[in-house]
Amino acid sequence: MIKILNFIDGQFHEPKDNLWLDNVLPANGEIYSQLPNSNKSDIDFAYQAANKAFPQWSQTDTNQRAKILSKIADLIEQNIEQFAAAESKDNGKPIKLARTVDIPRAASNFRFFAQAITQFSSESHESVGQNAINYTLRKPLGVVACISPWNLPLYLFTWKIAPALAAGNCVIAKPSEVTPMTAYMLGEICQEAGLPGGVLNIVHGEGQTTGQALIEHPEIKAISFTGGTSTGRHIAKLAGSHLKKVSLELGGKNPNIIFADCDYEKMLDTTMRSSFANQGQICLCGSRILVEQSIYEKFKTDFIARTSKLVVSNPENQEADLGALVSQAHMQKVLSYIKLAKQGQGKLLYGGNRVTIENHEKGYYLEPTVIEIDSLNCELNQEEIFGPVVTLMPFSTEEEALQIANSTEYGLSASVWTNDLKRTMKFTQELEAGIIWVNTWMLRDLRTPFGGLKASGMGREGGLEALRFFTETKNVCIQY
Ligand code: TXE
Repeated sequence: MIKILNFIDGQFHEPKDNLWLDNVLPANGEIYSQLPNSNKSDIDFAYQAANKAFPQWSQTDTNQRAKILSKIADLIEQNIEQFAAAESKDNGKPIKLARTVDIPRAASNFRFFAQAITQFSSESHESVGQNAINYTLRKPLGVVACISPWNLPLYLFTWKIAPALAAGNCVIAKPSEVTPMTAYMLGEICQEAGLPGGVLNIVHGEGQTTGQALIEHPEIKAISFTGGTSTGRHIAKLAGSHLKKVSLELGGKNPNIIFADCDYEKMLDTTMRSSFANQGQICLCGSRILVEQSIYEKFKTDFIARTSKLVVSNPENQEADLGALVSQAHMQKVLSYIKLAKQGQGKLLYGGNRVTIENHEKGYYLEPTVIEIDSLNCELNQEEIFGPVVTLMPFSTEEEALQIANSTEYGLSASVWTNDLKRTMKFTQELEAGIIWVNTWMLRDLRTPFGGLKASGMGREGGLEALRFFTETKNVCIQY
């Protein structure tokens, strides 16, 4: 059995108190590896290593930092097949998705921030008439924490680590205990790329134990977190009392708003992805589909016909459109929402059942599921299901579409499908979402600010926003 280890001070270590967790294969429910359930002693050890490395790393020429980060990107790309296979196995996602989305993006995260740091300039302000000049220094914070979830394991892990390191911080990072494997593999890549020991420390374990010890550590200067909204609230409270900087990327319940004047075929293709990619376990998935009344029946028929053709299979199958959900607990959560529909909260139009895959009978497979709803105040419209489940609702006017779209506590992303410019401008102004896509979905440019409004988060990641988060400003005023 594979034993995953912590990566601290440039070396692999067993957990100090010898506490371990099982890691389960979503494809068939078997335990296939073990990982440390690290506690305060391991976090202290990682902190000491990070703190020791900080003076030198923060003073390292940015070109040199960029070179090492680019090398990490190269090595991830060179090992793409091993990483994709490991990610697919650990998470349950189809191998083709890991190969084309997750792992390439992990490499891009390092490459992007390696370049971005060399372009990161500080401001200066001449105070005319006062014979003074101000300039603003941007200094790395020190030792920072990055905590990431299981849905896009290496993709989101590196999305936080890369800007933190590029800006000159030392990092203690905790991947999700449900999907630790590719984060473990990243340690070896860092060694090979020549990242000095202690600059990045990867500590494994449960949220309640390892995560909690990390966010409680008094010397950690900032916490960058992606995960569930209730965990985010808990972290924000704690960070508030210690006055730590915090960036939170939380859940979503994103509307996908479809008008009759859209490019129908493109919309339908994209809506298949935005509904079910990664088994619907992406915070950006358009889980609430709102369709203009005049094309509602046609859309319903076409969408269900396409949904019925999706292949649910074991993640290694190159033909799989949907693999396994990440864990039994998560599958039960998703099934509990489907049950609400079966009990009458909505009308189950398609799916709603577990799928049995030959030789993988204990895996966590679900049919892609389509539910029609007619109320805004029900759980199916309000709560993040985070699985291969979408709701459908018709609307008649722009005002009604906006009202439905903005009716939840979340505000992460929204998609609008229309060719009407005036309507586009109205929706981009009035939708309560941090990220709005018009006639597309999940088209990402890493320079753009990424994050949500309302209960979907606090702060922005991406581009210069991330480099600003991971630095502290110091203004200098010189009178001459
Ligand atoms: O997330 P958690 P869970 C949503 C989705 C999902 C729900 C719960 O709706 O069903 O959240 O998922 C760490 N101190 N999203 O329970 O617990 C944890 O170990 C410090 C949306 O898996 O928030 C993991 O590394 N850390 C989301 C990370 O937080 C703690 C992606 C996320 O886990 C901690 C995932 C603590 N006290 C789930 N408790 C998105 N925005 O994309 C947990 N953690």
